[in-house]
Amino acid sequence: MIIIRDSSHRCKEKGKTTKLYGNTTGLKANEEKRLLNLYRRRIAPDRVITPEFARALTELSAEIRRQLCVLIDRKGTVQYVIVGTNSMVVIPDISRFRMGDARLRGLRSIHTHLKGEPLSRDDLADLALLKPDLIAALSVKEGGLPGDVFIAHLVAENGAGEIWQEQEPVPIHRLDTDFSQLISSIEDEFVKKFRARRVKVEDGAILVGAYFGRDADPDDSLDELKELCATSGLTVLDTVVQNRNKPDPKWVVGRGKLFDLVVRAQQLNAGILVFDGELEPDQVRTITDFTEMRIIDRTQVILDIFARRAVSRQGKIQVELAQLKYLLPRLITKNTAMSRLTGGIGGRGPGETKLEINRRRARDRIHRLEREIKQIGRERGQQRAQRMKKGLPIISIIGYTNAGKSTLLNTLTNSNVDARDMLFATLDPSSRRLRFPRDFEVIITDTVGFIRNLPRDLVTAFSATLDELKNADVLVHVVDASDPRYPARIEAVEKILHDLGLDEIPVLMVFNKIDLVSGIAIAQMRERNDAVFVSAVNSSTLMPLIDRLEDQMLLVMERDRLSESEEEASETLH
Ligand SMILES: Nc1nc2c(ncn2[C@@H]2O[C@H](COP(=O)(O)OP(=O)(O)OP(=O)(O)O)[C@@H](O)[C@H]2O)c(=O)[nH]1
Ligand SMILES: [Mg+2]
Repeated sequence: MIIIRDSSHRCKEKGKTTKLYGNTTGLKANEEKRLLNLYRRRIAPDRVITPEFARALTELSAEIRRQLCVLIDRKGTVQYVIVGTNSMVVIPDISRFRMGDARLRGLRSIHTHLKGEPLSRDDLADLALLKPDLIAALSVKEGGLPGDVFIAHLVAENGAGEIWQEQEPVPIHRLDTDFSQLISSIEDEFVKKFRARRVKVEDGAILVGAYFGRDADPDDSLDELKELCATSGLTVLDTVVQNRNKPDPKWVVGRGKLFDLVVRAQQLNAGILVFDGELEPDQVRTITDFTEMRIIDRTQVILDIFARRAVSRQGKIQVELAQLKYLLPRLITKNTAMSRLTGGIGGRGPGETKLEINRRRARDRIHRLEREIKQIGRERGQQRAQRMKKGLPIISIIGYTNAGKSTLLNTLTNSNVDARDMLFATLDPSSRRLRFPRDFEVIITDTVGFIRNLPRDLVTAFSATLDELKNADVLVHVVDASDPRYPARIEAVEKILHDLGLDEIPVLMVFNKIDLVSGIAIAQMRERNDAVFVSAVNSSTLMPLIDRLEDQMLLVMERDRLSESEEEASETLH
């Protein structure tokens, strides 16, 4: 069997609408009628299937030379009759049968195999992906009689670490499995395992790193994604890395790998796959439809963290704008992905009309937010102009998130900006005055931290905040020296500075957190980098930094004075 959404054939019978699903073309009227009659059958709740029902299936299947599949609910009612080809059956969308976290689908799948073959890999894939109560393949013997039954069902986890169990095939008349007992014992096991984990399936995530060609440092990248996920409240249950020559445009990691991921997710009870990097809207849809899991990417995790952190009006507006811009193209597709992105796991997507409305609303809101941000930009521009009028030079502290920027601002200016051991503690810029020993003042500002591959929508949305940096006379680039990943992080920050058009501004490198680094390591770093070494939590280490900054600021002020007097001179000449 294989799962693809499929069109179906409708038939009316005695006022009750029943449908034949699947490959119904070319069926004779009397065959259709007999197939539809299958809907009338009932099976006792403790039987998987009765020999009589099995025989009805195999006879019909032999006659039409196609596989036949019935999906039966726990009451023993036939819910779906599906006609296949001679080698496979396509299961329609059965999502109206919902399952809880520790529950099976409540439907069992019985289908015929014309050549008496055992359960195929696709059959087992259906088992993992659709979570039916069980799956049975019924061999069709010569003359349409039923032969052996092959049964498999999910288990919480067997000794071999597999999530399903196959039973020994038996002839249909010897099949004595007590169905209701089997299901309740499986579900009990699931509940037990589920309780033991105590991670809600909505929060349990598997991280997926797919790296292509010579992509640098997958470990670093995945470690960072782990931190990001922890910050946004997800529980990381496992990480899976795949190296490929080039991305699979449709499935990202390939269909086979995705299937393995679903199996792993079921073993660990994870409801979310987090992809390192940014997924295309189409990819999100395909993967969501295939896995029935919540699919998120790195960008979304970062946006989520920003959304949690935003407190000021400006911060909130900027984050909302970034989120909407990210979601808008993903609203276009008609599928379940949207509700999974925005709501809880398993919620079905809104219908197309509703999506249209949502899209229009999202666009309207984006325009409104953009107007507000422009206004904020203007206000801040005025504030900036006032500061400039006072002639105070500006030092801006920048750097990778969690490097210690806010701590440095606090210690330098004796203030109390929020500084915490978490990613993106600071979203809103703060400015303070700083008086130097040689008795002059500057403005020093702290702002949002950078991260590798800062999402484009965030950069655009935060333009009002990031624009402030353009006015800086000096950028103080704070580096967390205690993080072994520091060289890559310096590069990432420099790339963002370049992208923001800030590479003309002089930069003073500050290696921070040296209290956490050995003397030898510091000596090596000194050799390789032109930087000042400090520990922002300890004011007594800051003197060399203050000296360097003071010298640099005096140069800036001298330059300003010169250009002012040049202007004055040229004005007098005119
Ligand atoms: N041991 C040690 N910890 C430090 C030092 N400087 C900062 N920290 C800690 O590092 C963590 C992050 O500091 P912040 O000042 O919030 O970092 P930030 O760069 O402003 O981070 P974001 O605003 O999140 O981008 C906090 O827990 C600080 O206490 C230092 O010199 N030594
Ligand atoms: Mg900060």
